[in-house]
Amino acid sequence: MAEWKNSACILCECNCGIKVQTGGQDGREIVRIHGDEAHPASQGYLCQKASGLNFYQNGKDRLTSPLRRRDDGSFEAIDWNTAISEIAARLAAVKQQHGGDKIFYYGGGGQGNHLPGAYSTATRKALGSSYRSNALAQEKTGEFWVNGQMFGTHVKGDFEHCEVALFVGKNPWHSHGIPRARAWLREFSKNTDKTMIVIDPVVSETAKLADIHLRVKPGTDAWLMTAILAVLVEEQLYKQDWLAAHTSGLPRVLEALQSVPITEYCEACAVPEQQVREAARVMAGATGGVAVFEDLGIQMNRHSTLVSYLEKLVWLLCGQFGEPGSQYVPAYLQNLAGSGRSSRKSPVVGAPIISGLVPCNVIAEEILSDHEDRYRAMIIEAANPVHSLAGSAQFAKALDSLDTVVVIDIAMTETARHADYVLPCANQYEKWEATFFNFEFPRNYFHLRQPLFSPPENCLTEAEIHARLCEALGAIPEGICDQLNSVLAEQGRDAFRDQFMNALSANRELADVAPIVLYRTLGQTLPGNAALAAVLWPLALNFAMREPESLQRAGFSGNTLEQADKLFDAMLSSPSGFVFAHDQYEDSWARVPLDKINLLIPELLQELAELPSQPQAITSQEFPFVLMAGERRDYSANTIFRDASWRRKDAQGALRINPQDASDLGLDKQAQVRIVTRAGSAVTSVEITERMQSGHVSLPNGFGLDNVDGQRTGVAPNELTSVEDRDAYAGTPWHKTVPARLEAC
Ligand SMILES: Nc1nc2c(c(=O)[nH]1)N[C@H]1C(S)=C(S)[C@@H](COP(=O)(O)OP(=O)(O)OC[C@H]3O[C@@H](n4cnc5c(=O)[nH]c(N)nc54)[C@H](O)[C@@H]3O)O[C@H]1N2
Ligand SMILES: Nc1nc2c(c(=O)[nH]1)N[C@H]1C(S)=C(S)[C@@H](COP(=O)(O)OP(=O)(O)OC[C@H]3O[C@@H](n4cnc5c(=O)[nH]c(N)nc54)[C@H](O)[C@@H]3O)O[C@H]1N2
Ligand code: SF4
Ligand SMILES: [Mo]
Repeated sequence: MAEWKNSACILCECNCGIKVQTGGQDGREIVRIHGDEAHPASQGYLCQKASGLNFYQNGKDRLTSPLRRRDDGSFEAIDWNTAISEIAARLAAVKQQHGGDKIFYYGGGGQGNHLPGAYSTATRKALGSSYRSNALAQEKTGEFWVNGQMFGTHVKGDFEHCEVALFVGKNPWHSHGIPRARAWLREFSKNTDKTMIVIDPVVSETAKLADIHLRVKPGTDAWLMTAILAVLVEEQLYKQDWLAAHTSGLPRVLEALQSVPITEYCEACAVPEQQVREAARVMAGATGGVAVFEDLGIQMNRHSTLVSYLEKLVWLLCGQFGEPGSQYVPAYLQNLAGSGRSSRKSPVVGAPIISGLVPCNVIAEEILSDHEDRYRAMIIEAANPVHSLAGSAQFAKALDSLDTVVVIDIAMTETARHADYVLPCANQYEKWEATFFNFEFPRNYFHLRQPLFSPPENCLTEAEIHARLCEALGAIPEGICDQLNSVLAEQGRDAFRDQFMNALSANRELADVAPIVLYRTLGQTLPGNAALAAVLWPLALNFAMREPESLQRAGFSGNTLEQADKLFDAMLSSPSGFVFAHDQYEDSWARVPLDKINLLIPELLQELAELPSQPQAITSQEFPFVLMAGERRDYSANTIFRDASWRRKDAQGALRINPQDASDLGLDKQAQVRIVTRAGSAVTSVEITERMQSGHVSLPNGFGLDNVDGQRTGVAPNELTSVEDRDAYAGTPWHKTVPARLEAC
């Protein structure tokens, strides 16, 4: 029997632990997959998507050599030395002519791979590149900003222990986002002491399990959330003493909510007032915690930043923070959400840069302007923005207009086709990898995965690519690696740490390229060729300095340096992952850097005050439907699988439509229909289903990839979306409410 090896699923942020057997052709296939019982969060759980992981390992369109674009647009294979030296020279020239800040960096990691992002910081700093973005800036930045204003940190809901669960624009049955989502949903919905509330226009699988489903009209959550808040105020359900003790800004918030015409707002969002009042009462009356999760249904939608704020006000007025089953602040190794602050603006359109990320919807616009500060070059790593960002055609055109585009990926993607250089990577089962998507509480875990296979001959890890780029750019201080290596070899890790710290304080430039220096020194000594784990070493030290007690409770004792060493060693030797933090509920309070939770965000209260009692219509005579462009389904997984045959059902990614609408249009279940939006059109199959309300249609996320063999399956959603359709504050897209019309064909 072949040996079972540990790894993780890389298809969503849960990264469930897996055990696999490898074999098949040349031993390079994943032939069997089980859930890993020893994984601290998933505990053996897997959803149906994981069984397809060999479609990633042996996927279509794999890159096998560095590629350079010819003048006629075709690509030629080149060797690594040529690729690295030409790329370094071209980017250095852009830096010299226009400034390094004109070199934009996009990506850095996906659902399963966050180590590349750590190494790319060195290349960015070596080039002086200061503008960057990734998928978070088309979903989460509005929420990050709200969290930054209210808490000064990031918060999460404690679903494991709550009495009431509220999902707002979130379908965990498909999208997960909480560990063991389906098992959890089933258990929770059966428990008569617990209440699940779902806010969704669709009768999603999650909504079906809900006790209270608020079937909101698409795009009107701002009215619904305001109505819930106004009920809490009108019925005096809010927790006055708790709010007085823990928050600031309450009077202005109460004042704003007192004048809300509840009945009209309920009509505006098409949810019966009685149901809105019931939901408010259930949340206010809970004694065992209310946990809340907002996601793309509102984050990629109208008034998204405002709705994120209102959602947080709902649970704050109910006093739901820092107690079991309420909201908490997780212990983090690396804070993916950043500060939530917006201290800079993007250079051309002046959009707020939140947590360091330029809003995705303005990138193409900034490139295509004639402004002298426009970006001139781009490095894109582990992301497929031509497919995943609003306005695919415009993004592609923007890439084509740049001086130099470098794509670092495992596959020839829609984005790579627009690159000047494409660099082939080892995939996530061919190198050490990890994510920082671990947000559990009170016990949080980390999982560094070992490789299952060696990389194909000509594919390098991102760390190696960035090391070579930094070296070619002359960014690594002369002799430093040799010096550190000899200390490490002769005197060990403690002396190495001292020497490294001294070198850092003596030489500012070393800090910029520290990940590469660690990779080239400490990394080379790690067991199992785990060089990529080198960037975890400073994170372990940082965590030991910030959270010694949490670390101690998780079993890591000693002084700071001892704790850090033990933590780093545990990272390297825990193939199923391990618990690195054991918190207490009051730790959440200690992690809020503000004196009190701040309820008052004046800009958003202003937006609230300006909400009319009837929302502006999304539809028109020309576009009578609202399209949800990018729903999560059984067989969608962003663009991680490039081979459409992994799908066991809904192979084409049908357009979902309500039976009445289908009948009005004369569509039956075999029909093909053309969907037309302001940005483009596409022909699709249909699925006629009561889950959709009349006037609302949906297409799945991640379909419509163009394979190298010329195949395309389903609709590419962002050929139908427009960059202008975005949130007034955070710039996040309105993918969930795209005006559309359907034409029989
Ligand atoms: N199967 C699968 N799982 C995934 C992914 C995947 O591609 N496939 N991707 C992963 C990623 S990157 C992410 S970010 C998460 C996203 O996870 P989710 O946000 O849960 O996914 P979506 O299906 O995009 O949207 C969630 C819900 O929003 C609802 N919605 C649509 N319009 C509105 C509205 O106007 N108001 C409200 N309140 N709700 C609305 C939809 O009906 C849907 O049920 O999923 C992750 N998990
Ligand atoms: N209309 C619409 N658009 C959407 C959404 C929607 O709901 N509607 N959802 C959005 C959301 S929430 C997200 S998160 C984005 C996701 O969109 P992206 O951030 O673009 O990410 P993915 O589609 O996951 O693509 C990941 C890329 O990484 C590559 N890759 C895989 N493994 C490795 C590796 O080990 N190394 C390297 N270097 N590359 C690797 C893959 O080949 C692929 O090209 O899509 C968004 N786009
Ligand atoms: S929930 Fe499903 S897709 Fe997400 S990591 Fe687990 S097995 Fe993979
Ligand atoms: Mo996402």
